[in-house]
Amino acid sequence: MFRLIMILALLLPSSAYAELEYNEAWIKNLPPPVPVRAGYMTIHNPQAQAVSIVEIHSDSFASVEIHRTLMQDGMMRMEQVRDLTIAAGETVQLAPGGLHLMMMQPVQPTRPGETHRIILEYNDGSTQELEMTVRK
Ligand SMILES: [Cu+2]
Repeated sequence: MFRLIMILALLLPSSAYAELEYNEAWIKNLPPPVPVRAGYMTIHNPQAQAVSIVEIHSDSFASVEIHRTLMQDGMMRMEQVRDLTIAAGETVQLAPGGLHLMMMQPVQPTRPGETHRIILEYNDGSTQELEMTVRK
């Protein structure tokens, strides 16, 4: 049995999981009565294959979704993006007026300067943690 485990360990690639590079990950602060926060960041995929973000969790929020902002009949509208795919070598910007994280129902009022951890789940089942800073 031990020998079999050793062989399996050797067969696994040293880096079995997708990892994306996150920069400038921040949350726009809003006063407590507002039930959502928007999160922004730059995401780069250094991998040789596309990676999709399929789920996001945070202990600080009831739920976290990816949204895109659309103009429809002269009205700004938001739509959920079920999975965000970042092509090999591509950089995607989540910024005001475009793609963003919609972070629902903060567990506690947010304050500028504090950080909140989110956990991103990828299409290969792997996860990655990210710290986001609250800004004014
Ligand atoms: Cu939104």
